[in-house]
Amino acid sequence: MPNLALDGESWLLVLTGAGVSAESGLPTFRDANGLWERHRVEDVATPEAFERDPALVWRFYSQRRAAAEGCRPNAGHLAIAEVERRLGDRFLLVTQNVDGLHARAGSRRVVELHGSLFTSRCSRCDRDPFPDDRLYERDLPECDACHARIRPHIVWFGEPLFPADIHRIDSFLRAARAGRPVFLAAGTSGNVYPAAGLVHQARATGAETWLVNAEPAENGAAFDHFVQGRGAGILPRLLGP
Ligand code: BJW
Ligand code: ZN
Repeated sequence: MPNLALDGESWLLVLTGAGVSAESGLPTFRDANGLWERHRVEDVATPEAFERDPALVWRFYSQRRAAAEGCRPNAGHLAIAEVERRLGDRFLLVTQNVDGLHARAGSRRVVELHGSLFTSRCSRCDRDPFPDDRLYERDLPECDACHARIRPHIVWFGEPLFPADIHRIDSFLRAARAGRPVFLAAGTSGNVYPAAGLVHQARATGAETWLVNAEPAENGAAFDHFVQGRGAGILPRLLGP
C-alpha cells in the first residue's frame, strides 16, 4: 500500500466527494442506485427547480438532512482529520460533500465548496445564511426580513461557487509553493466543474497528484498516482505517518 510520505515540507490539499461518505451509508450521485438514478437533477438541484416546485426540492434536502444526521463519520473522514492535526496550516480540505461528516470527524480547515445541508439562506435578500436542521414538507420557511422563500445553502447546477471559498483555495495553493505541494482527491467521479479542475490548478503549482477512488475518474488522466479501492480502507494507510 503506497503512503504519501508527508514531511515537515509538505503542504496537502485534499478534495473529497460523495464516495468518502459512501461507507457511512450515504448514497453517491452517479453510481447505480445513486441519487441521480432516483431523482432528475433538473427537478431538485437547480435554481429553476426551486422556483418551479420548492416543496419537492425541500423534501429532497430534508430527506438528505435526516439521512446525514443518522450516520457517523467513517475511517476515511477520521484519517483526513488526523493528518490535519499533524500538518496544521499546511493542510486544507475542500469537500464537495454537504453532509457535515468531515467537521463531525474533527476536520477544522474545511471549505464546503457546494454548501451545507445544515445551513439555509434567503433566496432574495442578503441576510446571512443561518444554521438550520429542520425538515420541511409542506409548510415552507419564509425570510423574516423580506418574506421571500428560504432555500438550502447549496450550490446548484448553474450557480457560481462562493467567492470566499475560491479565494481561500487560491491563497493556500500560492502559499504551498514555498514547500512541497501534494494534492489528493478521494471518492469523486471528476464530473463536476469547477471542482474537477482543481487537480489541474494543483499541478500548475507543481503538486504531486493522487487519486483514491472505487473506479477510474473522468479526469483520471491528470493524476500522477491512482489507488483504486474504498476510502475507509485506503485513506488511513495512505495518510498515516
Ligand atoms: C468511492 C466509494 C468508496 C463510491 N470509496 N470511492 C466545465 C465543463 C463542463 C461543464 C461545466 C464546466 N464548468 C461548469 C460546468 C457546469 C456544471 C458542471 O460541472 N456540469 C457537469 C456535470 C458537466 N457546473 C456547475 O454548474 C457549477 N457551477 C458553475 O460552474 O458556475 C459557473 C458560474 C459562474 C458565474 C455565474 C453563474 C455560474 C456548480 C456545480 C454544483 C454541483 N452541485 C451538486 C449538487 C448540489 C450538492 C448536493 O445536493 O449534494 O453537487 S451536483 C453533485 O455532484 C453534488 C456533488 O458535490 C457533485 C460531485 O459529485 P461527486 O462527489 O464526485 O459524486 P459522484 O457520485 O459523481 O462520484 C462518487 C465517486 O465515488 C464515484 O466515482 C465512485 O466510484 C466513488 N466511490 N464509493 C472511494 N467507498
Ligand atoms: Zn430575505
